[in-house]
Amino acid sequence: MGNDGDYDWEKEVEEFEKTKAGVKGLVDSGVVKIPRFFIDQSEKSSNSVTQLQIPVIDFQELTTRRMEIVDEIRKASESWGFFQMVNHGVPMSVMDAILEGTRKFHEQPTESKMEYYSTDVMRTVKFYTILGNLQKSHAASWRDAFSCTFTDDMLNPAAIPPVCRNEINEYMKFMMKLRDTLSDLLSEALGLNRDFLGKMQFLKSESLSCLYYPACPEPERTFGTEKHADPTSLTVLVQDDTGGLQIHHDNYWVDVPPIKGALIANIGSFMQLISNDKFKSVEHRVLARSIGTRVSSACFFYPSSDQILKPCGPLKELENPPIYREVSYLEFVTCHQKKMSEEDSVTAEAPLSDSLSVRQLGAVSRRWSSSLYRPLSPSLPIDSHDEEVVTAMELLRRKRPSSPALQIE
Ligand SMILES: O=C(O)CCC(=O)C(=O)O
Repeated sequence: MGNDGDYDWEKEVEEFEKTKAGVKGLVDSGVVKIPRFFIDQSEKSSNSVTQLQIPVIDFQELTTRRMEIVDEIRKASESWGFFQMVNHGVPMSVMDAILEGTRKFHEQPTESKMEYYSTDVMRTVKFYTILGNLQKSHAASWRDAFSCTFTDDMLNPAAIPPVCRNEINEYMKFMMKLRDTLSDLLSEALGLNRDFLGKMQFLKSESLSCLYYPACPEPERTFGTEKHADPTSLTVLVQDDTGGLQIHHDNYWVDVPPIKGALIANIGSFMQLISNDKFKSVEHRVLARSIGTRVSSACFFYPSSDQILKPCGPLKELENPPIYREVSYLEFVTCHQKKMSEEDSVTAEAPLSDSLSVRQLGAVSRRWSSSLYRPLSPSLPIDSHDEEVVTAMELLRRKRPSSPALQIE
């Protein structure tokens, strides 16, 4: 397995992993050709446009301008699934500090990062380039990540390395505050009571990914982050001034330009499901570049540990007939998993039951929260003979026109 002429894919991945130095380690060693497992074979679409602009929403005077802001959020979430926020209450110093903390973590000597290096999706605090088993059909992304998972808003601070501990803890305090504001505003934008999403605890856990994209010697052959949509309720991102993030909108790849002081909000696919397609979760990607290092930090919000086992479909409070079937968040996330190991796999053939142990639950949820950078078009292992690649959202639709083998109702 794995030999293509004199090329051994597995060996190359294994050798890379053994260095525990990530993409930055490759660059520091002076590579001029990227390893093949980073090469994206798909046609790089050239239909990028810069004229289109994703909405920028000003949160200034939220109390007096609330209706106007709710309306802007509703429109942006319905048509773009992305918007930038300014005057959102997170101080510039805290945003600068998290980017600096991200940089400090990744730029410390490899020996200091190594103890956190892990492809094990189970670890709550980890440094990685590839998580779990990389699929041959998918290219690795040209970036390193350091991630911390806060289940129900909590993570033991001592688990975070001192080099970026204060920066992460301080940033997360503001992320949770902003989450409360956004949760209220999104509830109102859906026409629900202000406290609806908050009471449901749909955004109560977080995973913070501190991302480092070194310059790439062959940027046209790979991506900083492969295209994907987030299986979250909501993602909030801070990016430096390098650029490279693009979203798929109306068949174009549209740049998300850096705006000093702005944070980016991104509707996740779980929000699309509970909102019955009212709000859209869109694909996005990051281009690799030949010069400059991009740094960003993405905070992924998803339901509380209590909530993730409860079946949940499009909210009954929203009037339209439900497009999606009921699914627990855990099952939903499982639909987004490309591949899971036998021991804690939960598939649509073996739906969740009360007998799922807490250990399994923790394992699967941690596995997900660490696996956000896999492309979102995995085929759920419903029928291993079916080669069709469908998105998780398609699988969960109540009425699917064809492919009876893939129906799960
Ligand atoms: O902007 C970035 O650096 C990547 C973030 C990302 O892919 C995400 O928010 O899911």
